[in-house]
Amino acid sequence: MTKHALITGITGQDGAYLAQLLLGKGYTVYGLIARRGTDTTGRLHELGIADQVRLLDGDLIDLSSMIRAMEKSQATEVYNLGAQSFVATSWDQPILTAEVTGTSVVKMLEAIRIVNPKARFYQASTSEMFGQIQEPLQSERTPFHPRSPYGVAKLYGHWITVNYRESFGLHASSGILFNHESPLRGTEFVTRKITLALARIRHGLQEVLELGNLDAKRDWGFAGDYVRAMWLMLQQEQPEDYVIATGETWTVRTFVQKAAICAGFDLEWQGKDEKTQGIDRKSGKVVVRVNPAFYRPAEVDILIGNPAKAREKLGWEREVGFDALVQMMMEADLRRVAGGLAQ
Ligand code: NDP
Ligand code: GDR
Repeated sequence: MTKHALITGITGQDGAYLAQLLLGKGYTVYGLIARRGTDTTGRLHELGIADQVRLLDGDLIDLSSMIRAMEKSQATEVYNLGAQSFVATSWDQPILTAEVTGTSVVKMLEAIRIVNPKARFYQASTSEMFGQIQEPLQSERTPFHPRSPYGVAKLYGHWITVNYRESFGLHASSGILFNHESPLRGTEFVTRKITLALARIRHGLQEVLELGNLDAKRDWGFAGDYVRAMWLMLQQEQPEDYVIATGETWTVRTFVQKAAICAGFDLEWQGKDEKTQGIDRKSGKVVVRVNPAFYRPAEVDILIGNPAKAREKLGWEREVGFDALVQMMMEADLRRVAGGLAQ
């Protein structure tokens, strides 16, 4: 008998990597897929697994489709990765974000209670819940103070997961994951925006890369390492919450600087705040420019997580370091742009 897993958000970055991991372990993998005007299975195709996953129509705001997905998949492990996950959009669409990212979590938990209360549940919680930092290194015990409608919605998802574990004895765990990136990262997120733009500039398809706050600091890891932690959480006898992070933090500016070197630029920074420019010493051209339009109404200045519990209890370690991550993403976008696959 193979194990059956259901992944919401299977077309996203993490959903695709997790599906690949579970298929490799012999699981039958089902994914909830929302109806869109265009095909959203690009990442599954890029990993060569589109034909191996079983896609079920459904939307995170529609309880009935989640119940049907539980029935059809006969899943014993449910990974709830679906969300409106872009922080900046959550100020423009706060109510959609509350519903898709927040209250949908209780619907998935209800679908589990109705169809199979023994199924194990993973909730994709986030370091954005910490927001305004109150401790230098964030752990499972750090108080929360979200700084965006996205963070607030995720906090609801986090606590309802804890509550269903405590109220109904569900095997429900919440992974508080810090930023994790990859060549499959959405192009609106800063790391991928940087690598794609630099590749396009290198190939003469774009003039300049415009960014917001270059001084924000993030604890960036590789998505492939982080989906392994999700799976490990559901293999534990006891459901619990875990911080998954690298324990290092880097500025957006440093990410740009390192990616630029991989792309063959040598950046010199001039100006301050909204007047900042990154100029290529070799060509004298402005490659990076700050545009305050990308500043956020409330910023999370710095995140740095403590993965000690995950290391001890799950035996989890990251395999890809920061420099290797930047290089992997930059090389992937240079290849894509050179091959006409990303315009
Ligand atoms: P993505 O934005 O890449 O993927 C989000 C997924 O959710 C997509 O498959 C999307 O489908 C799906 N989705 C959105 N709205 C709906 C809806 N109404 N009904 C059904 N599906 C929907 O996110 P990531 O893969 O990066 O992240 C996975 C999860 O982990 C998210 O919940 C995110 O908030 C959380 N997280 C991510 C971190 C990170 O650094 N990546 C860190 C911490 C938490 P479609 O393709 O159709 O849009
Ligand atoms: P984040 O990721 O908000 O941390 O959420 P994002 O890459 O969007 O921003 C990281 C930091 O970079 C700064 N920044 C910019 N960001 C974007 N997107 N575009 C820009 O031009 C830009 N310039 C500077 C931001 O201000 C911010 O400080 C991600 C998502 O995956 C969430 O779903 C997840 O929960 C958290 O990571 C952990």
